[in-house]
Amino acid sequence: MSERTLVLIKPDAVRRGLVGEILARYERKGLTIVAMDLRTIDPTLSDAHYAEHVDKGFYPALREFVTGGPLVALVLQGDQAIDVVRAMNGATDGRAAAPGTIRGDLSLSKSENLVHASDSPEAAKRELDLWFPGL
Ligand code: FUP
Repeated sequence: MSERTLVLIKPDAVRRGLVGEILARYERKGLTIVAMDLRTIDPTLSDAHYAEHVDKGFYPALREFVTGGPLVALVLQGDQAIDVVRAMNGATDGRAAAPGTIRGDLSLSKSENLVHASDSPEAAKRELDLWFPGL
């Protein structure tokens, strides 16, 4: 079943010049880019996006990081896109993520881990409405 998922190519990836590499992986997999936008977000959007994390100890550093430079927000579509993209991204901690995944191949960090993707249909709906209202 075709699904849409919200993906962020985070500021560390933009800074490191990895946007093309990461986009190419999604494209080669067969996912369709439905929308894409380079933007620098403010703390309000960060807080809304990471609502489940705002009270955690790591959140102030995460907010600093994610608002600290441009990121690429995109909507990907395809068969089971939510789970497919999560699998392609790999485990949260780049040091533990499996080789072959984006984080496993390109990140050595749990905080600067290059990408975000919605983790369920409910999260995808919420995040798509937040980042691309009216799409
Ligand atoms: P994921 O779904 O894999 O992106 O990971 P989580 O939703 O668990 O965490 C969201 C983001 O918080 C991660 F991408 C990175 C950051 N984070 C930390 O910086 N430290 C932690 O201990 C856990 C998460």
